[in-house]
Amino acid sequence: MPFIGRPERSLRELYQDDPERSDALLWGRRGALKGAALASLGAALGAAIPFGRHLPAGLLPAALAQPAAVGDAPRMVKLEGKAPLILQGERPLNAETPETLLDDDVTPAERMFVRNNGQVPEAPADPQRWRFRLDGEVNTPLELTVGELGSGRFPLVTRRLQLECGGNGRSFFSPETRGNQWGNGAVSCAEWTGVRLRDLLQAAGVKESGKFTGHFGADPHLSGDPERQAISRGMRLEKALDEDTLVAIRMNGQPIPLIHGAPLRLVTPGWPGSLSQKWLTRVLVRDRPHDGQGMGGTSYRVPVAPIVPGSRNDGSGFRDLESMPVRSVLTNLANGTRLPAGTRGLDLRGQAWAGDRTVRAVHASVDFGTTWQEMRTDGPPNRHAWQRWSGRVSLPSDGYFEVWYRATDSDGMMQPHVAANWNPQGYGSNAISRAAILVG
Ligand SMILES: Nc1nc2c(c(=O)[nH]1)N[C@H]1C(S)=C(S)[C@@H](COP(=O)(O)O)O[C@H]1N2
Ligand SMILES: [Mo]
Repeated sequence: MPFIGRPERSLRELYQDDPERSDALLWGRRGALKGAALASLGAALGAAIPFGRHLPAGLLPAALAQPAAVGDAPRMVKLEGKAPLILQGERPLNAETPETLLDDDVTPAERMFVRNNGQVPEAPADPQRWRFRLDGEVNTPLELTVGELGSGRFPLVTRRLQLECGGNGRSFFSPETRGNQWGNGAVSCAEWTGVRLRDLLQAAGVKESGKFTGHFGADPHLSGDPERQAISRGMRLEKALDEDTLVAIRMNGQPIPLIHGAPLRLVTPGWPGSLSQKWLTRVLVRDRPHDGQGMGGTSYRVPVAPIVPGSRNDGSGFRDLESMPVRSVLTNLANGTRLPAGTRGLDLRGQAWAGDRTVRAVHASVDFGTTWQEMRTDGPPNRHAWQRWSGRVSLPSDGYFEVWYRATDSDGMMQPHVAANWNPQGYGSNAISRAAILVG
C-alpha cells in the first residue's frame, strides 16, 4: 500500500513554495538536521527515521522530494495492447513504463515505453512488401522488401537489446530542462530478430568516403507537412558496423507492433533510442555527419566541458551523446511502498545496463549512503542486454527508510548522486535513484 501523499500538507507545501527557506528551517544554517526538525520531518513522513543522523545535509527525503509526493500523481494512460503507462504527452504520443513493470528479462510489448516525435503512421497494407533502401556512399545501392530481408539471403540473428531514450531520467535535472519529464522508465530490453546492418553495408560495399549514416522513417511530421521529417538521426559508421545493430523484422518472436515501428525498424542498442529508427525506409551512407531532424545544436548532444546549469547555450562545444551512461532500476518495490510492522529484511531486485559497456556491480544502501552492500549481478545473456541484479538488505527497526541503488559499469563509472553535466535538453541523466519505504 503506498504511503506517499499521506504526509502533512504543510511541510510539503512549504518545500514547494520556498525550498531554500524550508531547508534553512529544517537543517539550520550549518546544514545539520536539528533534533526538533528531525522529529518534525519524521512527523511529516508519519514515522521515525532510524538512520536520520546519516541523512546528508540539505537532502529532502525521497518521499517528500519526488513529484508523486507533492500532489501531482502521474497521469496514467491505457493504450491498446499496453499495460497502464505514465502519460508524458498525447501529441506526439509518449508514455513511460512504471519502474516496477521493468522486471522482465525480456520486456513484453505491453510494457514497452512509447516515444514518438511525429504521428504514428498507418499500418502497411502488405508488410512483406515494405521497401527499404540503402544508398549514398556505397558501390551498389540496395533496395529490399521486408519479405526479402527475412528470406535468409542475409543471416537472421536474435538478440536481447536495451533501447533507452536519450532523455531517460530527464526529470531529475535541476533546473528543469525541455522535453518529456521521464523518470527511469524510458527503457526496454526486448528480443529483436533481424539482419545485421553490417551485412547489408558489406553487400552494398561502403566507399572509402562513407563515414556516417542517416536514418529515415515513414512517420509523418506532426504538422502533416510531407517535406518535413518527424526525426532523422544518424551515427558514426563504427556503430552501424557493430554486430548488434540490427535492421529488425521481429520483436519477441512476433511481427513488430505498429507503435514500435512495424514492419521494419533499426535497433541501435546502448545509444540514444532516437538512433533506432521506427518505420524504417532508408539508411543513407554519408561522408559527413547527418544533418536531419534531431541532429546538431543541442539535440541529443551534451557539453564536453560542463556548462552553468540553466544557462542558455546553442550547443557549440557539445558532442553527440553516444553510448548511454550506466543506470539501474529497482523493480520489486515502488517508491512509497508501505510494509508491515516488524519487517526486518527487504528482498531487492531489478535490472541494470550501461550502453555499450556491461555492469560490473550494483550496490544498495538503506542508511542514506553511509554503508553500501553489494548485490548479486548476473552477466548479460548477450552484449547490449540488461542485467538482472538481486539481493537482500536488513533493517534495524520499523520506520522510514530509503533504498538507494547504484550501478557501476565495466570501466568503473558509477551513477552519480545527482544528475550531472546539465544540458538544455536534458540528456544523459543517470543519478542514483531512491525508493522511500515505510515499515509499520
Ligand atoms: N521513425 C521514428 N523512429 C523513432 C522515433 C520517432 O519519433 N520516429 N522516436 C525515437 C526515439 S526518440 C526513441 S527513444 C525510440 C522509442 O522507441 P519505442 O517507441 O519503440 O519505445 O524510437 C526512436 N525511433
Ligand atoms: Mo528518445
